[in-house]
Amino acid sequence: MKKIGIVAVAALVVFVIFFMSMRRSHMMNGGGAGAQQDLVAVSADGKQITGGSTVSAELPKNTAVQQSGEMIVSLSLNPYPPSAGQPSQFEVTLTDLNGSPIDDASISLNLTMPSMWMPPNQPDMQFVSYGKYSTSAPFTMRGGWRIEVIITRGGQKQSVFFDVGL
Ligand SMILES: [Cu+2]
Repeated sequence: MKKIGIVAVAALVVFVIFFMSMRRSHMMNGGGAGAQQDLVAVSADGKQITGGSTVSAELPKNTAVQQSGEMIVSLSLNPYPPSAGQPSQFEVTLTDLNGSPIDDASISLNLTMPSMWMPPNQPDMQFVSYGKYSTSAPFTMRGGWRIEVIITRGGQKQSVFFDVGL
């Protein structure tokens, strides 16, 4: 009986060490208070949208893509991962389903945190060239953020959503 007890304690110790090292490596990846979460495309209710057939190419970490109607909407953040309180550069690229740039949209962002009320943070984007739109705005605190990209084109408004945690 004593032997079983020692084995159980040893197993527990191994488990605790393993758990703590997992936690530690997670925090060293920039986690901690707001556990860093990759930039991902989500639906309006925050469910992750996985690549799908149209958007299967491998993307850099700072970029996420999704289809919205007849458009492909790509969002890139620089620097990545973003840091709280520092200006982040947002770049949206709009193309049609054939990959041709869409230059005649007007785009604004709505930066919110799903877990709490935050003061409005809704920058307008400026058209740059070849389907690219850009703006700069800060994530004002650490934690999970939802980026709503509001696209107005030909009198029609549509939104796509991305989540990121910092
Ligand atoms: Cu907040």
